[in-house]
Amino acid sequence: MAALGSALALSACAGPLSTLQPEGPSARGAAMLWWIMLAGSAVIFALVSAMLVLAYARPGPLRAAGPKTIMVWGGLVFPGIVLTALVVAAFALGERMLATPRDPAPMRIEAIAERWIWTFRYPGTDGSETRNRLHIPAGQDIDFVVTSGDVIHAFWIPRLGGKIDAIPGRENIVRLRADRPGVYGGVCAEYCGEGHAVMRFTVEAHEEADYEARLAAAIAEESAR
Ligand SMILES: [Cu+2]
Repeated sequence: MAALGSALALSACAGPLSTLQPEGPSARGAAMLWWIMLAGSAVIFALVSAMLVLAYARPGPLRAAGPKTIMVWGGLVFPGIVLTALVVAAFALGERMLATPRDPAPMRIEAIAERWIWTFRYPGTDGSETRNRLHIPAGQDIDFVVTSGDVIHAFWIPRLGGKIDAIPGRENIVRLRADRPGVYGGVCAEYCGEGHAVMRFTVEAHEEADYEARLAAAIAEESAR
């Protein structure tokens, strides 16, 4: 019964937009932090509940500790340690998503958001584009140069990581990687008007060896439209 319950609960965690089914290092870091926070908050909730029960059932030990000790340890020291650890973890994970310069530089793909369409422009293709379908090679870091042609949008591929704002007149860069070939979902993650909900795109991660041929076919198909 319990197994059935958790299977039902977790089945909602799978799918093309699931942050709990990571397929790249950036998303894996965020998912890990989420699981740590879930486990940590469950432990803290259990501790607080136990103290509440104790306060009613056997108030002696708590009274003996005194309100000052409880406030200093329970209200300052303990939350201080927990919040510091979370801030450090969040900074370390956030740092991984940044496109820090390195040699050789990862492939750069431009992602341009406009109400309500995504355009992707690829290096070494004379500015060729695909719309609402992004093609990447699996197994390597890609730097996405994200901008907008009108209002503020946000670029997000939940199973790979991210997200980052698409701001007119500005280029924001996020580094993502798909571990394996596959099809993933992407969305606009910043409300941008009536078409926001349908401003989605599909990410196709190809085998590295097939990538150039697949991309060329996709570009040819796009221009034939
Ligand atoms: Cu939007």
